[in-house]
Amino acid sequence: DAGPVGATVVDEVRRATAAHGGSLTVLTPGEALPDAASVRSHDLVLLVASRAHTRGSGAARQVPPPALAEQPPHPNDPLVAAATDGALVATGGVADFSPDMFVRVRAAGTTVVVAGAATGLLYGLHDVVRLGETAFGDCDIDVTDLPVAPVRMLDHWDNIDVHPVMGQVERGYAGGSIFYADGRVREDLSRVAAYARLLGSIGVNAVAINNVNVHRTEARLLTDGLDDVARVADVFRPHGVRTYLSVSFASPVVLGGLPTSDPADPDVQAWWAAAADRVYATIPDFGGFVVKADSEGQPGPFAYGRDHADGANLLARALRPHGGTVFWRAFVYNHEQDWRDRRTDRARAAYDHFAPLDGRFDENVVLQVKYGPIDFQTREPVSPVLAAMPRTRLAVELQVTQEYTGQQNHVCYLGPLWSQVLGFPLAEDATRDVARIVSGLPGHRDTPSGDLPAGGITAVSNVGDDEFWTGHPLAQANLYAYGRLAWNPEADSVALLDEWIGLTFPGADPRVRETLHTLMDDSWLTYEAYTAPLGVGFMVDPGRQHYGPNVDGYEYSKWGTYHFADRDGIGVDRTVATGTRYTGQYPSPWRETYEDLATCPDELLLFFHHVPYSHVLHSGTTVIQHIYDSRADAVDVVTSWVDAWAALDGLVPDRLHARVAERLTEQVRSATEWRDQLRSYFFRKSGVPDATGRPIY
Ligand code: BDP
Repeated sequence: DAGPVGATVVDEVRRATAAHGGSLTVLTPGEALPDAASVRSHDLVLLVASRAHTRGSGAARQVPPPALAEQPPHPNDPLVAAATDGALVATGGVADFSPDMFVRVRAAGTTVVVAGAATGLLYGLHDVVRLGETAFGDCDIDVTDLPVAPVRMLDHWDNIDVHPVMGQVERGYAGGSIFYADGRVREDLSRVAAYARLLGSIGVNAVAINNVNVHRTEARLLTDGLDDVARVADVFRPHGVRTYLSVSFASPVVLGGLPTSDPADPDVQAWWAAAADRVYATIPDFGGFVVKADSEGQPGPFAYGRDHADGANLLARALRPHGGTVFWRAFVYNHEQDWRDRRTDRARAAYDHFAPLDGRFDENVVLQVKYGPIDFQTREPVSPVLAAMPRTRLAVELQVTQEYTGQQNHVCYLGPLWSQVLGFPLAEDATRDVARIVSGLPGHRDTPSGDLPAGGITAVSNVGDDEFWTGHPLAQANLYAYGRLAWNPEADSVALLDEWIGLTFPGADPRVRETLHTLMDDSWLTYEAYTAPLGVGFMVDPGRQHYGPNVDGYEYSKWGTYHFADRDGIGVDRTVATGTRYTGQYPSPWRETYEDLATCPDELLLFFHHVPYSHVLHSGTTVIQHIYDSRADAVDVVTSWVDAWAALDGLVPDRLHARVAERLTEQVRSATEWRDQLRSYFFRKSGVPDATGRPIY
């Protein structure tokens, strides 16, 4: 009995077999494999092997999949599947498996997929589907695949209620929620089922189903709504996805009627323990909680004079007996700071709050850290918190929903940004990159084994109930790339895009692939080139929910996101020497690299330094001319995409073609607005004309 995931594997294989005119036989331990001669092309045999079976004289030995036969038997009871020329057969007895790992071997006309657990077999199955015919080709392939991070999560900022301005999904650009309608969890969860399958196919294995800003209605999911949450969990489970809830730190007050939510109060502790007991009585494999505390109006431990380790451990101790985990967000800053006080720097906040707490978090707490120190901007340095907490489980948080990257009106393929973040060699001596830090590494922690348990990779989802799931059909590539990069952060992001194109437009005219690469490969850099320059960030319009330009939109408000542009220069001095001392939060060599104008990379210049407009970049051009040029050039690039896409009319489905065309028109309009506002703004501030003579309005 491989449980619901195993049943899903069987269903998937049965469907695939039938589609090719074959049949599926499922063998239980002890049953002999069919005679090889009787197996027709496209017949499949799936075997759930037991240890006795893999060791004994049974079926596995009758048709030994060549590369595996010599391996010593595995001490557990592996789930095993294999294929001969279209026929799945089976064996067992391979080296140590982690649950999500699979091995795929092709030799002597046989394709074999072996896994130690149902999830591994599921991922192996999807791997074969992704490869298509190649998996059954004649080349010798021998692949061992396993994810780098054991938790690969998507957070949904979905609300049950519909907000008059934000809509139902906070920062959602693809319609309403797939989970909720009419004030409750949907009766019909077929859309969620399709999503679950999709997530299983890209390796995502955890989903938090409600907004981190927990409003009263959604808070109740934890109590009154549990049966509904259980229905959602039932839909995710067969695809290897565990369900999590965002919870309010004030739940004991809001839901329990207690006078306090103080972590030190025994009644509060008992309330959380009882809440967790109820959750696990209803959903035995529940993942745990996601918590945004003391941030942007959410309640937290500060109200009681406690710190965030006290707060996180309170919830962790309630979950611990059940094996649950708290994903505690490090996105904590004062969103009501006085903008005139230049000594405060929002970029410093997460490190200042959390680095001193290293070593104080329980083992089932994961600190969830946004990839940059500010807020999901198009370009930020990697958060120094990720290097500062060697005795804490860490997860990095990415934003698949395109809040600051064009809101799914703009083509902006984020794979290259995430590759850069995950591959960034942040740790002291540049020995460990972000992916390794969040995956846990031997010797990284003061545990008896010396191992740091892994945290994981998380991201805010970009799907909604839109016909194309993501509003902009091409934004699907971001969801796909996220899952695949969370599985393997070293994967090449353009190769992943190519994979997505192939799977999304199977058999399409080669011009489709070519054009999509033209539009998408560098679209993140193109987006950056017409929006806020050189890492300075924001400049988005508060009145339009962060969409479109408004250079001073946040300049004189409380949110801590400033560019400090005046007639002489622009940028935030975050140096130790003269600025906010933020660079001092980095380990070497990064603190020196960012501190020094001579070594600070151009793309982050204005994040770290305040410079005159005449400052010459490493690229050889001045800051002001760079602002003028890149904005103008980038709009030319985006404009050229309109014709390129138009040429695909008839080569992709009509509705999809029309939707992308419509979004491209808006992208050109919006990019032009960015270009013109920024060029005008900086001309008026600086008085320096564009050296190329292009008009400025
Ligand atoms: C900001 C979003 C806000 C989120 C917040 C968060 O504008 O809607 O609640 O991030 O991550 O970027 O909590």
